[in-house]
Amino acid sequence: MKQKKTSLTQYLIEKQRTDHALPAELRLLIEIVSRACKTISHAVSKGALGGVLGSLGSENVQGEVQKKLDVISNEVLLEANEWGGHLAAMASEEMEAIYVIPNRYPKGEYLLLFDPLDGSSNVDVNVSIGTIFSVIKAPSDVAGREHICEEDFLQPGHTQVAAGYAIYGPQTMLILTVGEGVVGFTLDREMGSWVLTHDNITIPEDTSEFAINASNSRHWEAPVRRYIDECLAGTEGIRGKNFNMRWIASMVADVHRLLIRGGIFMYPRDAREPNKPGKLRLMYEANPMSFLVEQAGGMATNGRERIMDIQPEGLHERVAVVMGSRNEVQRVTDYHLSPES
Ligand code: AHM
Ligand code: MG
Repeated sequence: MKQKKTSLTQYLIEKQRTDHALPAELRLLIEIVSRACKTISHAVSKGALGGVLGSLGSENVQGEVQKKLDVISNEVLLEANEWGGHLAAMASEEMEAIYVIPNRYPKGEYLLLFDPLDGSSNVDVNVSIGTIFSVIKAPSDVAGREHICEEDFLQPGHTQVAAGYAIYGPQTMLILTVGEGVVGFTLDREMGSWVLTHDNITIPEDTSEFAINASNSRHWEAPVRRYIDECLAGTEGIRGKNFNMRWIASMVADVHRLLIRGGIFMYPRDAREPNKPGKLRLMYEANPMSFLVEQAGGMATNGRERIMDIQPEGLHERVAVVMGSRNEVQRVTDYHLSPES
């Protein structure tokens, strides 16, 4: 007999019904985000045929050149989510200020954060990119207030109630956690539906694969240099085994690899811009990915502390990232905390 496929909708409704792990409002919100990701996937896959490649000539709040698809993806997510009635406001890597749900629509208790198109420097060269999202609850006093504000978003990552990403690669996939493990869905393009293909994703504790942009090595701090030097020494060094290196330069793709087969991903603090503690953004990239990695049995720190315990001070704050297979992340963190060990 042909095995029955589970759709994202079925998975979410079952979670809502049987485990009571998922409020109905959150389920609908996740469905809307996943629908927006289908639209983005479609735009991405058209490439040059859709006239969507290349840059716009503008810069975002981070001072980075915006690609056409960055802006398209941002608009798709805003438009899809503003009318559903589940959100109070949204925040995006591509927008300086938060987006408060207009008064013409009903408002809800959730806040949505997203990096609409992560790894967009890879768009024009047809390498995997993705959308990262995170859901938190607005503070409980927000209903009695007239305005929601940026401070309402500044919650540590452990308050997230859902997080995930869509990856636009050889297959389009949606990886999701609602705080009870990690699951993956593959987009069935003919049917237009997300089908559960990866139940209970878990990251092996050990790995011999690391991901880091080695062109920055001269700027690294000593603990990172020590860790990578030991990996590179292979069987002749103290690790006694050979390591493999991968760097896609799309966080979604690099993290996806470690969720599927293990590994360690690092974008550490470095000396290029001493005022910035790293390249990646805490709220749009590091927190949602840390939630997924921890839910899959891995670990995520900034080299010193758990990423999801960091109290954010600004919406667009940056952070150093070390995440993936537990034993390797622990080792890198130990090297930072007790350099002599
Ligand atoms: P983006 O959100 O502007 O695309 O930037 C984040 C990306 C990550 O996906 C990736 O890990 C990193 O930047 C790559 O940086 P680099 O070009 O320094 O290797
Ligand atoms: Mg990004």
